Amino acid sequence: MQNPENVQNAASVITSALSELSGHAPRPRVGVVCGTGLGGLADALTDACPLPYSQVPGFPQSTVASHEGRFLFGRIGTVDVVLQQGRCHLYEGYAPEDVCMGVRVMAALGVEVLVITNAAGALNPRWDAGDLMLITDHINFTGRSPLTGPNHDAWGPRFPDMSAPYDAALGRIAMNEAARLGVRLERGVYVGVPGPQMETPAETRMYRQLGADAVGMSTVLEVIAARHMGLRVLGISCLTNKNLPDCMQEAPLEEVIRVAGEAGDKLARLVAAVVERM
Ligand code: 6GU
Repeated sequence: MQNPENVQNAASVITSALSELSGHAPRPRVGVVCGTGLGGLADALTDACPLPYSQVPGFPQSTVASHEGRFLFGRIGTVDVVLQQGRCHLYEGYAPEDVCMGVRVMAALGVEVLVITNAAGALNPRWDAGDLMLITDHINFTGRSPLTGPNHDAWGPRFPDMSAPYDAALGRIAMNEAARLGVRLERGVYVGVPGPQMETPAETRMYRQLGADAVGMSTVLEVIAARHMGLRVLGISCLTNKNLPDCMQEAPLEEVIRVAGEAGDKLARLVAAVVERM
């Protein structure tokens, strides 16, 4: 069971380990969760210092081969950041609180802004594989919540507000920076599903009719935990494949990873530019 004490303990271990490695305690202001294929942001970091999840007590390891398992501390421009390279998912068998431990540990380390990225299928018929989408809102279709069980008042309120989960000001900065960089950035609603199976045509039609523009297997629980703790959130999806009910195409993992890797370069430049403006 996760609670403020063991999250604080994980943060303390990280702080000690990093102080030993780099000579000073980390004080990240921005935390970035790197989704599938989006680890390229690591190249934008100066003074990068890695810390494997295996060195953090109680920290869940991702079982997905395409996900690395480490924190990476460093700076983007003048801003101290921490990257979470690799996350764990419900479909691996992890509990919602495990899925959210990274976000909670980053908050305990002092992070105030969460940048969350993912690979997702495009439900909006106007979009193409390789496009990026600013997440303006989400639908939690996982049937789960990281806030089930006793509330930890030290983290946040029992019934956290969800009327504006994605920070409008950060979204505006992202749109401006995308325009400046010549990167196409769509805006839309992300529906988070448990997976691991992809959608049937009928499910794809349903999610579209429910108002979603993209579908994926992460992010929503982490954003709930982040908002509970009062973090400001910027979310960006990398649309790795078209997911249209009347012309379904297979989206094999290799294809998802390949497109995410290609578009990941755009996304890395965009996130770096946005963080420098924070
Ligand atoms: Cl088409 N569906 C889901 N659930 N997750 C994805 C995806 C599709 N493409 C990338 N991730």
